[in-house]
Amino acid sequence: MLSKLEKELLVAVWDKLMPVAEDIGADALLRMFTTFPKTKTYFSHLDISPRSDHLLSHGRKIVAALAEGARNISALTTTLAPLSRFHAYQLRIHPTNFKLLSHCILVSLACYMKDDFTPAAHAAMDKFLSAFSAVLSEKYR
Ligand code: ZNH
Repeated sequence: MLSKLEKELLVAVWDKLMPVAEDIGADALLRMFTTFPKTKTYFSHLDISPRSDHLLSHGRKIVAALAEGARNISALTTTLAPLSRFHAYQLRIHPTNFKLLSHCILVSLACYMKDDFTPAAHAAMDKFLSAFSAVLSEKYR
């Protein structure tokens, strides 16, 4: 469970990162593709080379979705319902992949935020990404 303080921290962190959303998102995606190459199979229709337009725009979409989720943290299931259906029914993303991307997002945040990525921020972000991933994968079967 996230405390009130953690929720406020998450909203503040994601809002602060929105101006660099495409950099953070693209870095996380590139890490996922490099470290867990099987994840690339879902993106065979896109150019996912470093700094490509697709990588940057998809990275931005992911960060924007996370920032919106942080603002609606107490209603994640309803807020993310369309995105959850999309990932389960259209994209058919296997749930294990959400853990892989979440891990890479944490690493990207650590690199970018440096000293601001405190143990407390890390813990709050990890809980948030787990909750977000649980909602995105709950419709998969
Ligand atoms: Zn995802 C899409 C978010 C995970 C794969 N995504 C997407 C979008 C968004 C997202 C916002 C857009 C939608 C529309 O368009 O409407 N994701 C997200 C998030 C997460 C995710 C937030 C976590 C955290 N994904 C994921 C994973 C994977 C994926 C893990 C695999 C691996 N997605 C995907 C795809 C797509 C998406 C493939 C589609 C792309 C294109 O463009 O085509």
